[in-house]
Amino acid sequence: MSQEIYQQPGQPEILIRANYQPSPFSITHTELTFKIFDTHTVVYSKLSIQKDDQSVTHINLDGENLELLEVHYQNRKLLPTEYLVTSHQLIIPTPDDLEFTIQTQVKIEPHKNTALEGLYLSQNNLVTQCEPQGFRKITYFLDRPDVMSRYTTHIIADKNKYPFLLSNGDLVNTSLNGEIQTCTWVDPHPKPCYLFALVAGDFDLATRQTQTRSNKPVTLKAYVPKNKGYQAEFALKSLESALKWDELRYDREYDLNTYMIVSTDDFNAGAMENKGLNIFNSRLILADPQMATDSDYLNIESVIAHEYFHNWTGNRVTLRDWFNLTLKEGLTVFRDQQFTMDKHSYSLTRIDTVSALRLSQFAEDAGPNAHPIYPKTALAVDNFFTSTIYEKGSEVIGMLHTLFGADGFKKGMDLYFKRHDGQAVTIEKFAKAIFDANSGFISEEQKNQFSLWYSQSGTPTIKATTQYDQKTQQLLLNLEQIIPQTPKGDNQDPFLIPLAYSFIDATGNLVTPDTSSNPPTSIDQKNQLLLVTQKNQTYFFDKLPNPVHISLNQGFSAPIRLEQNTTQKEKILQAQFAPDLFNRWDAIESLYVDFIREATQSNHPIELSENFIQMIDLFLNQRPPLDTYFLGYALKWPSYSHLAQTLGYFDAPLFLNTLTQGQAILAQKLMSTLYNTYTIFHNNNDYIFSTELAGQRFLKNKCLGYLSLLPDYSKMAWNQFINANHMTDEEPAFQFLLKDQTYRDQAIEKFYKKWAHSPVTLNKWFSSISSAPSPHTNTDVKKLWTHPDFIKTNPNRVYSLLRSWTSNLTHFHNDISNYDWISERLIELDAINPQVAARIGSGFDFCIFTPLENKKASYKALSHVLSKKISPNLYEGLSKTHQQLEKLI
Ligand code: B3K
Ligand code: ZN
Repeated sequence: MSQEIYQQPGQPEILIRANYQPSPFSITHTELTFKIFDTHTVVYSKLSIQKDDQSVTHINLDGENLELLEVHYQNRKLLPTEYLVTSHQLIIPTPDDLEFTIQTQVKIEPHKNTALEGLYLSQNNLVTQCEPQGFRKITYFLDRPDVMSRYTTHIIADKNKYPFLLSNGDLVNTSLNGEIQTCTWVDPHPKPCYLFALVAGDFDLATRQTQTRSNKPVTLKAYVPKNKGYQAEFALKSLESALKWDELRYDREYDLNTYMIVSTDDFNAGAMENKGLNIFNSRLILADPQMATDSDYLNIESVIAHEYFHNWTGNRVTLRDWFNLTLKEGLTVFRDQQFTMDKHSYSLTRIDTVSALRLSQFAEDAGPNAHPIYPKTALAVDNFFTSTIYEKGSEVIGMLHTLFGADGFKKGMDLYFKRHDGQAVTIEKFAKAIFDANSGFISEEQKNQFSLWYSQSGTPTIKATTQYDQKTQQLLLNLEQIIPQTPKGDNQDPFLIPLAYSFIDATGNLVTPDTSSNPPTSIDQKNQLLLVTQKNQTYFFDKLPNPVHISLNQGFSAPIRLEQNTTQKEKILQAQFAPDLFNRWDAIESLYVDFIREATQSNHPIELSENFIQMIDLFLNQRPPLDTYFLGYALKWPSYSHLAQTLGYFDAPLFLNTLTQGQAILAQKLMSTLYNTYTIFHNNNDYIFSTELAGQRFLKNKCLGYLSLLPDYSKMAWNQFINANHMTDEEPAFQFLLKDQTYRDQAIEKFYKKWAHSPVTLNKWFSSISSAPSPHTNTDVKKLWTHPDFIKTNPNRVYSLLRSWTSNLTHFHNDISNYDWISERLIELDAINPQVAARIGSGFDFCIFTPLENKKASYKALSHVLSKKISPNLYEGLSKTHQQLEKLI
């Protein structure tokens, strides 16, 4: 993925962005016919092709795992000697014709397709996943996003087995011949083949009627497993909200008569934005209070919205090539976060986003698989779908939003849509539209410097030091940029960092400083924003009669690490009085880090300062109550990943003990406050999903987590567990009980018996057990691998067991024999589904932060996997980790 590809003989070919060439052919129309049989499907395709480059003499169509039955060129059947078939292409000479047709007939076997790319069987339904390169497993085609074609799709199947036959666009014809049904779909919008979709199966259908701003009726339809139609209501409501929001915020209307969403249990990713026919992992569509938690509801809402927003950012304006993936993904994540913020709360969205970014994206960017959001090379296109491309990509868009303000950003988006609707474009085109709509705000040089966020990898650190001079009433702020090297060790240049800030005096009041001593171009006085461009930069703030604290990176205005020479007193001041809830939480997180640093470096038991404890106590007791999400996050300890990155070391038992002790101290000291808070917000009312109630449940469950550490309160979690009337009470209580010797076994059995019938909910059982901070976890995981309900071909189940475990850092890395065990599992999984194996394999990335003994053991385990014949997907990530470990051992 990144520039650093360590190619070995016989290993996959490197893909290079700079080698892009426009396609010499366009496919103006694509007519597909799918004949579905029990054991296989026959796909007929008729491509109407235009030759755009007359010097070309052959067309090379992509195709993999296809059994070619027939080829016609200009309606004439070709003899096998007239074309060439390789393992991944069909090559046909195209003499002098500027326009011609190619017809192919291929046989595919969806029921044998365990990689879940192309057409495959899930339960008894057939579904597709074509992004990024699955279409070539369905038929021969120019499988690249810049070839956009209009599609007509006929689907022919037994009506009893497959009553619903769906594809993109509008259903224009249905006919029945005995038991055989034929449905014809026409999609009026040209699209790249990665947005093609087909679904054939039996479902419950839930619908909702809505209309666009210009009064065009749209039918929203959800296809979900039989008898679960009611579980689609929330998804349909969310879809309608997304449709309205995009009209209101971005003036974007929906452009077809129906919008279909389909649920499947077997899916590599979360969901897929196929034009007019989105396919969802069932966990991101089905919701009822019994099985879905508040965070599941929030995820469903935001993923439904995300896929909907792709209709404009991704589908109507699409990608020139896969290197440009962040063009649609970063932008669409940014839009779905704005949507959640508008619908719910700033604190929830921003704190949650940054906390997740620090946990995984920052770790990825500091590890062997660091890559720019606009990569230059890759081995496997599947591996582009990273947290860097998505989440850091969204932060980069967020910085443009900060630089130009909401109106300027909207103007830029309008220009982008106006210029590029119907085109396949690049990141440069996007940036140009945003800059052109906001000309004059930043210089050409600054624009070029901003583009480094696209081309460089790693998270920059800002080291901020302040000096206050009472005599001159001046505060000096020095900012030093520490720019990470690439994983290969190359130096990089300083970034342009928009750093929002505010000043707080010793009594907590906001102070507006005089910034006239600063160079006018480097500071935006209105928005209190510094545009940091140099490696070292000094700012002066005048007319400050008293010392002030500067709260930097307000609202997390740039995706950086901040190291500030701040005292504990200042952090407490910021936690109490910063105008932005994100910065208040940020100060609290940094205090937790300080306590852990102090304890782990000195090897002393952890101590929490009285001032800190008092502050949390006051927060919880404040009336009217503070924002409940903020309070919940104030009780959340930093992730082990964030700690390892910030402290620069990781010791599994030491970190686990230190955090456990710290949590126990807080539980002891705040016992009655935690108990009261829990009691205020805990009830047995019927579940309603709302921002306010979800915030209250978030907070009360955090309180329960602390109380369950105290012997006197251990029964509370059990009571909440057995009396729960919705999953937001049940799942966290179950997780707390997994640490409790008295209740653990009963809880495991009870949860299993209750939910064994529901795949989505049973995944919670697997993931709770493998992510538990319990001495039983490592043994449990290995036992669960052979559990009758553990299905190796089902990505959700595999992620629930193994991804949750590799993310359980204090347990996975606590026993070096785990590396050997999981390496065998990777080899096994890779043969079934390379994408799943690659994701699980990324758990090894964290080994670079672990002690030497772990590094050596993981290096050995990786050598073993790499000595086998494995997929490019798995090879790419593991080989880079292996190389990095080799340097460190
Ligand atoms: N575009 C899809 C991701 C597909 C993943 C392919 N391996 C979902 C999304 O980001 O909206
Ligand atoms: Zn997306």
